[in-house]
Amino acid sequence: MAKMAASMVEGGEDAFRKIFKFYRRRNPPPDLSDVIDFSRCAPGEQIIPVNLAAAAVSDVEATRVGLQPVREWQAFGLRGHPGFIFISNPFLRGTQPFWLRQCLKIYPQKPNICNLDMHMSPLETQDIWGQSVHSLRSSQAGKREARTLLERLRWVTLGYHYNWDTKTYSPSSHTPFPRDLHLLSAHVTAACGFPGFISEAGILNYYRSDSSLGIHVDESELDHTRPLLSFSFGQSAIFLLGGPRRQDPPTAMLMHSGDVMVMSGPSRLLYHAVPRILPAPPERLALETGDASRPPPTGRLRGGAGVRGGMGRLLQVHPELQSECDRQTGAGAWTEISRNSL
Ligand SMILES: O=C(O)CCC(=O)C(=O)O
Ligand SMILES: [Mn+2]
Repeated sequence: MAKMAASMVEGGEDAFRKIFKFYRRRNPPPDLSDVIDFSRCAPGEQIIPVNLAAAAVSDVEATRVGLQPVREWQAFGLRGHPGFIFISNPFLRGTQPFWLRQCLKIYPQKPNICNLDMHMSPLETQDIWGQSVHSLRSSQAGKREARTLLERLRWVTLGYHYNWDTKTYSPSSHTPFPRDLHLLSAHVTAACGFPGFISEAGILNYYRSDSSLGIHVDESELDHTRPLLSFSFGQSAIFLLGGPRRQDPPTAMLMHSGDVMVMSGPSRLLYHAVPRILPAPPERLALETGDASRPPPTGRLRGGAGVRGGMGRLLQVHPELQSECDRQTGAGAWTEISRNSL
């Protein structure tokens, strides 16, 4: 536990809540010196290197979904949290815009379900991107009173659609899981020692610069032996990883665009939260330019083999896309949508 966090909590209280509030605070802004930045750190007492199964994914397979060869990935674990793996941006330069586009433009489309469907007809929510892009292009987006549909998008569910009221998944609410995202997930999990992963459910979280995600455990999935994945694109965020009890003080870490987290084994059911969104450091902007800026050749993607009974929940995170999106999609500047999580 970080020094400051340790000094803030006393035995028996809800240590997670206290630290969550500390990092969410606006005035004065919190001291971030205890927040782990895996993109700048070296293994030490708290951070341990993780060996990946490099042979489980060929370079060609990795490239097809926009990933570097697995042997190039920087993967870390946290002492005391076996099964938690943090992969510091394994994406090839210039491939993140493809995934951002999928999250903003494609995955919100039917048959997937989003928060706007709760009070709008399927016709009205069918093309969220198309209906928003014109307004977003016109400058001063933040000053407009009426927000576009894209700015009001909070979540999209994929595959087995999560029911937020009953906190369950049901076979009666299922649509095909996006093949490209499944393939990306299957390669990441294979490299982490989980061959044959079938992505059955996904939740995309769309964050604004003032958003947070409350303290929770993802326990609705049927098979907790299957890992849970998180992909982040866009702005950065502080992620808190706690223990199995609310009294366990969490570890704070930065998630930057392109970072991937795997929660598996003893870390699959730990408390976690996102108390704060932060501007991306310039070198971690999702929409980085580069000669690899073309999207991966999705037409050549192949579906995963072998069916699993377990329900994996795939979480993907995307932040604020700005110029990257402009470049990829022709949309105008938009500064409020901050981070997406799938
Ligand atoms: O946005 C994230 O990285 C975390 C998302 C998450 O924990 C969830 O949706 O359950
Ligand atoms: Mn979660």
